[in-house]
Amino acid sequence: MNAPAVALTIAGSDSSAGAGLQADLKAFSALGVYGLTVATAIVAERPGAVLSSELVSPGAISDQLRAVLTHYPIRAIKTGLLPSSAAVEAVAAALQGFPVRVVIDPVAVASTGTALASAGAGAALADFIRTCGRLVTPNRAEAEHFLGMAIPGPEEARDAARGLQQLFGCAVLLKGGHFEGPDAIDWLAHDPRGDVEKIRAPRIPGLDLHGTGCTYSAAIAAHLALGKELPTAVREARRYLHSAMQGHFHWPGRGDEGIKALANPAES
Ligand code: PXL
Repeated sequence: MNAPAVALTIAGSDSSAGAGLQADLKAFSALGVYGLTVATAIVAERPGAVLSSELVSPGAISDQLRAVLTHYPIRAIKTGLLPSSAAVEAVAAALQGFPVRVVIDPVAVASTGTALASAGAGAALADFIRTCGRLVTPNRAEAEHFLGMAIPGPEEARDAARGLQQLFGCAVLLKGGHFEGPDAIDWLAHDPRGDVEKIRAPRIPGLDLHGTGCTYSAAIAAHLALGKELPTAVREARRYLHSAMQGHFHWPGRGDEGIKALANPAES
């Protein structure tokens, strides 16, 4: 049997498995790629609520990287939640000299609005993007943060993608899911002289999801591991994300009420 293509995710663990390294591993598997994981934080959450987040120590992050980096033929790497500047620096140090540049999802907050990364992590992340980035995949708020200005609509996002490309010196995918409009419009700036490419997908109404950004960047890394060129990898990943969102099941959970019912079975 031929060896499968291998991709690595460096990300947080999400107990609800909709985001984080669980989402990444699902996308890798669905696309036929063998996934490796380095955990950076343990996030206790379910849809709509983050209960707590415990950081994995920088030493444990370094050890996980040391364990896998040279043992497998890793063809693509993505990062998700890097919760502290020390975590970013541990990852940057381990990847120094490693011949694979990284798809960086600059996760700062969960979909609930809960901060997952410290303020200091953002500054360290900008350096990491400059030195190790192949592609950075900000959403609207993350792009506005890096540029220090508002992006009023999807058309202005085109220039913002180009601006970020100049700022970071790597390709930029500015995702349009958080703008208004019937379609979600992403902009891919990957060629300093060429056009910024428009990637359009119909919005799926009524969805309240987390982890779409994780799934998207993981699918891009999977397609890169399979040997696709960057623009093709992004387009195919966007298609995969759309089908994954269409197949999404809403769990009618009971949140804290369910927990109380477990403690008091007579009330359930
Ligand atoms: O979707 C952003 C995200 C990334 N990583 C982890 C998360 C979340 C959102 O909840 O929990 C671990």
